[in-house]
Amino acid sequence: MAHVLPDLPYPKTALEPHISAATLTYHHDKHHAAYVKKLNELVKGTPLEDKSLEELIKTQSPGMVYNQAAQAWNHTFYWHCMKPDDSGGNHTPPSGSGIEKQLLKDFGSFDKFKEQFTAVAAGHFGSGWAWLSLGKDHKLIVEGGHDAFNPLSDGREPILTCDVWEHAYYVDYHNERPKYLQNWWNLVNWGFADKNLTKAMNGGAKNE
Ligand code: MN3
Repeated sequence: MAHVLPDLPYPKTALEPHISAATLTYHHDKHHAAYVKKLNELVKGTPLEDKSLEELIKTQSPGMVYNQAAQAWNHTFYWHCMKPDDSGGNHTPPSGSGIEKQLLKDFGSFDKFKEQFTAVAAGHFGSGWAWLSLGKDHKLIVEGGHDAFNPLSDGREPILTCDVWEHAYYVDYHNERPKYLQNWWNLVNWGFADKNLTKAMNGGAKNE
């Protein structure tokens, strides 16, 4: 079964004014699509043809197959990590939610978590991702990942991610990654992060 490019979970204009329809058009229809297409070409007719993206990420060493599979997975996850900015200015996790409690427990406060995540995302050199992930010890950590890196490779469960490849923000913010990050916080889908945390605590996040 060939891998399929999933539709965006919202219209292309849904993340405006923070992320434009033009960015989503390029990012989803061109970049994300290319990773899926390339992966299908690489695995066709090989023993990897029927492996899921998760299986490929967990079993392949960094290389062409890993990179395309992880980029395909990461982008689908990233789309779900965002939602329209319709919460009336409140961009923190819902009070009393599992994700709020766990962030308080592991970082001391939401602001400290946000500061750490932003620092990792802003300071990441070159292309990559900023991740909030859950370790086997059931502690949340913030980590940067180069290129296509996905925490599943190291046995951690992804909870939230921000794409810091230049193609994620160049159309809207040019070289100003910090400005993209500042606005990205207005789009975070805390319901999705909360769901991922619950699943991770019970044995594993699924990208759906
Ligand atoms: Mn990208």
